Amino acid sequence: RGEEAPLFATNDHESGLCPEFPPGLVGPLLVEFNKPRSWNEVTDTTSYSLSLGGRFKPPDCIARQKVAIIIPFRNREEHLKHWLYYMHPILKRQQLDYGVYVINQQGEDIFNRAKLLNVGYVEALKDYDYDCFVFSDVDLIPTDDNNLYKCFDNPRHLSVAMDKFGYRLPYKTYFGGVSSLSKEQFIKINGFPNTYWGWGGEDDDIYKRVVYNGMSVSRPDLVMGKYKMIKHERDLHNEPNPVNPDKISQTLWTMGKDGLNTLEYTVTEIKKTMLYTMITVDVHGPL
Ligand code: BGN
Repeated sequence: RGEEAPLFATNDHESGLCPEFPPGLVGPLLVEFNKPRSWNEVTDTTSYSLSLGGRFKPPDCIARQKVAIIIPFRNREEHLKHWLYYMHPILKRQQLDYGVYVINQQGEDIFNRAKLLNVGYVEALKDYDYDCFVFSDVDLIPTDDNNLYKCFDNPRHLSVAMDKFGYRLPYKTYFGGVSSLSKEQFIKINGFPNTYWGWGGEDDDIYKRVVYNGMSVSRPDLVMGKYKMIKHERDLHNEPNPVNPDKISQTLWTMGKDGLNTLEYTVTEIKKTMLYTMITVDVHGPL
């Protein structure tokens, strides 16, 4: 049309939408966990332009997706501080309209990661009309901000090159760590299983749900998909559960009757700070 493109386009001037490739990304990042972070340090360096509950919208364009970041949690405050310290600046540069939801399992019963993720999905939707959900462990930080925390045409596995697995997938169908599903994709697979108590297998079950529902898994390459994991001892009350390996052979038959349609839990506290929304939940222990 003979018009000159502006030199520093911050938005798509027709629609007001943020550009498809956020212009402020910096690429590889220095990430280290050797010194603990104080809440003051994290708040001072990241809370600028956040609003209550750990919410953000890009100031100068309309975000392409509304993303809820869901973090399953219990007794990992040191990790959460690192996560917030590194992730808020990254997510802002990615120009997402996002909110951070920390789903805190109440009590000392056996942990249930996938059920907490289901709770996060349901509770985040009560807050805002999210269309995308990123499910992230609290101890994983991407070391390249080109790895976008958004949704794609297929469910996405983001943490493909973790340091603890030698910067590659431990096996081809690995789906653990960090993943993203649109609202539509999540509903299609009936959410995640509620019945994996303790460590192991729930991510494999989710992978199978995706494939059995006719979708494939989208992934970044091994350069963009690098992650650092905070080293730690195995948590108490999250032992490998010997019944889980057997359960993943049943996913085809169980996925329709174990998931969003059977989710039950009790929220006992909702706490909002400038950095996150923490939802404490009684997941009603194993039967
Ligand atoms: C697998 C676990 C995953 C875990 C990865 C990486 C199981 C099911 C029985 C084989 N799967 O072995 O949950 O994310 O290791 O640690 O335990």
